[in-house]
Amino acid sequence: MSSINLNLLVCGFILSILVLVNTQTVHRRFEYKYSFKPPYLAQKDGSVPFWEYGGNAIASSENVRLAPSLRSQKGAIWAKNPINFDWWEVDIMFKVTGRGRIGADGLAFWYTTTRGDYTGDVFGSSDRWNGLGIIFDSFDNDNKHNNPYIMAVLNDGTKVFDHKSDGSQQLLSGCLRDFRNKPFPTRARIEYYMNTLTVYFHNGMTNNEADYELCFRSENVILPRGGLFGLSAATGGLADDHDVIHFLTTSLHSTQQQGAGQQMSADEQQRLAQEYQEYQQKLQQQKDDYKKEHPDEVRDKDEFEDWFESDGQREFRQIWQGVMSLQDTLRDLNKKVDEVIGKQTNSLSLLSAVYSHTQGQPLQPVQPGQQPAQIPGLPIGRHDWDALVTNNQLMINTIAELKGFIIEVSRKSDALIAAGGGAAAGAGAINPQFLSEMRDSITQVKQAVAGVAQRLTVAPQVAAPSQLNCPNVSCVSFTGLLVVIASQLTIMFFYSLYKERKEAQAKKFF
Ligand SMILES: [Ca+2]
Ligand SMILES: [Ca+2]
Repeated sequence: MSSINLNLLVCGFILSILVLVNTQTVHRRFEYKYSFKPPYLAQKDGSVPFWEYGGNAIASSENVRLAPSLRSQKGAIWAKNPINFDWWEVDIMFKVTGRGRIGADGLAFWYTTTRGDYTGDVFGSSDRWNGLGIIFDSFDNDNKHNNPYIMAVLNDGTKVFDHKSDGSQQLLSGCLRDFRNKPFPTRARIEYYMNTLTVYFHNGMTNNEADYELCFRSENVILPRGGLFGLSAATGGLADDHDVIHFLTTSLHSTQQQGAGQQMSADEQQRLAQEYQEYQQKLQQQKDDYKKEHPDEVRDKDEFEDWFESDGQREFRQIWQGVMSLQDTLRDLNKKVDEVIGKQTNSLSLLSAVYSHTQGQPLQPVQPGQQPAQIPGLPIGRHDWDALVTNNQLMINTIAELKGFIIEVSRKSDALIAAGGGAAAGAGAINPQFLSEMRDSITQVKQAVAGVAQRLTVAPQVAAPSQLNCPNVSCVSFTGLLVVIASQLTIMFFYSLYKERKEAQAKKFF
């Protein structure tokens, strides 16, 4: 009775979770005003729409280089406007590359109440920030061999970041991931929804969109509302290029929020749509102008840049393609193995069910909330069964072959005895005692072989697959069989020797 109550309780709980999940479906909206991406990331005059950058940062049409691979560089890019939504997801595609085995210092994502200083002390931004910093720390200051490291650090505007310990005493959470010098751009997806902060990381070993893995998830994270997004980077004695390829912001809305928002902003939506349209037209106009003004440059860039590759690039590309195809093959193999295991399990359970059925136990459907009826273990597995049947078949075939061979040998020895008898009658010069001895021994062998053949005809029926036990009939041993065949061959050899001698003597007489 209590188990039924428990079941009801569990069902009710699951149902309520399902209802909760259904009612709180996340609505997503791309926020172009808090995003940048190529092509035409920066405009002709070097500005990035809705963003401003400074320090040593340089924006091009393809990326934003926050800090170049020179000593002691600092740079940052900040959104011009604070966000007007509570929950969000930011996808950052970046490359940290350098010729050194070790690089420095790293790159940081910011969500703070105020814009950082371009000459700040923390990865190209200000210390004592108010909000969240996700830091991609390349250099191992505390020499604990735990860098490059990705970490979230919360600050209320009072704490000073401890570079000496790589922030290890201040971080909220983090994960050890190498993000330097990867074949494809690395990515971080930072999600802040319902006070839960989740960071996923894409290690840049493939260009597959789906290859994100969880870095960490942290609950009850309270961030100030209406903050600013920013990115910054810095180099030190060692230096990497810190390039950001895109920054894509998506606002996240629960269903309830969405309903309220729709009622509120029909006008605003129209205004935003118009604004976006104008922006697109402006961008297109600028693209066309640029092409008109620099026809050669455009063609050079678009047509010829991708045609050539250095030896190193080619070698790398070839190795990479090889590795990728290997990975594909491995994935396929993995899938196949999974399928095979699945099928194996299915047939085994089917077999077990059939077995228990044949043992007189009715097949019982599994009742919800009850343990499935224990199926008695089979004395043999499916593997053993298959092997047994195959072996059995092999044995039958071999025995049939042996039987044929023995019958043939027996037939030949018959013929030999007959021939030997005829020859002996015409050859008075040969010792008759030798001849009769040989005839006796051949007759003995023939009898033995006939006996063996008779026994073997019984064996195949006994070894039928329906009977799994070994045949009770005592079969001739393999060694015995060999001895018989060997003696047969010896006798044949002696006989042919004798016949040759006899013919040679007959030639002398004529
Ligand atoms: Ca560090
Ligand atoms: Ca460290």
